[in-house]
Amino acid sequence: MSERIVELLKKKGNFVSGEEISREFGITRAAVWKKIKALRDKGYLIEASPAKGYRLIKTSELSVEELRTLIKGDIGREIVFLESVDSTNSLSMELADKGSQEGTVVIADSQKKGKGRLGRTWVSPPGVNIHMSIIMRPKMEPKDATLLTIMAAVACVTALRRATELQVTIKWPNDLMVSGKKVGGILTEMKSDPDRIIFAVLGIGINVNMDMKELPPDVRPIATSIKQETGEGQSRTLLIAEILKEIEHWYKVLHKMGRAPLLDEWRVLTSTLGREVRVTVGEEAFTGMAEAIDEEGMLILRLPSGALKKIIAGDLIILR
Ligand code: BT5
Repeated sequence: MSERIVELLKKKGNFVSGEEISREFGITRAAVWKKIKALRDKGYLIEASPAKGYRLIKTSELSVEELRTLIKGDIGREIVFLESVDSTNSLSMELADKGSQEGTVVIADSQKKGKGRLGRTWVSPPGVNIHMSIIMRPKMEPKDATLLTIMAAVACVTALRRATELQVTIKWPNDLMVSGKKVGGILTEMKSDPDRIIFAVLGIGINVNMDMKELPPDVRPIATSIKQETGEGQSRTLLIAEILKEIEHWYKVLHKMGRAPLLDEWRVLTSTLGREVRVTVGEEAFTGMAEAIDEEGMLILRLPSGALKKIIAGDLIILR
């Protein structure tokens, strides 16, 4: 119903009395006030005048309606928006399994069971961050799935740099970093046959307007948000639109020109290469120089012995 109240305020473009809203939706004046308050909490700017009623001044900084007007390409042509969901990735995997088309984007204001890699939790409070997943049906072999994470990372960093001028970088394999802290993360999941990806889901979480106190104490020292770094809030709508535009661009490049341009761009945007790092892979840990990424997005580490070690995925800490 909140959305319909917004519609009414938009349509009138001026003050609408509480009485008219209560009549229109068959709710009490007190309930109208409650709904208006909830909308304000979500970021809508609504003026309230005891004499004249309510007037919409600005829509929420996360507005799917506005997002739809900004999307021109195939990625995001279909948008599923939820106030709250367990995980946008889990829902997208279900939707893809039921046949949802490539480019469908699932966005949630908050997640109850936001997922990181390896069963970890992604903290996803309401009203502040980006939680979205994109369904893709790439003609690719499963061994190349890392390219999708690479594509999402390049798209996010490009969009974030453009919107904020922050020096956002990619930390291999899936972290978006600012000033050595994590501002976002990517989780790619897929369903595949041995030789082809049936569908993949690109999950993107970005801390936009979050205050650090919303994070549990153990995550706080390693994390940051756009607002924390710039002192200013950002429109999640505009950021999402920019990210989707960048994904559209890189997905086309990947199709037309192969993986080389994408990998080259990743190399420009990463803060990992040329650094002394420690990578934990399950029970094992490797220390060495992060020398390169290969054609499949694997990290090539130069070990102290001089030998090279290829790593598909792991947790990386930059030592020097
Ligand atoms: C990731 O995992 O970085 C992948 C995060 C992907 C989240 C998106 S949100 C939309 C979509 N739907 C989902 O359910 N997931 C995706 P990983 O590299 O494993 O990092 C997880 C670790 O980051 C946690 O163990 C915490 O230490 C830390 N962390 C958790 N929440 C954070 C947050 N909001 N900001 C920064 N760090 C966080």
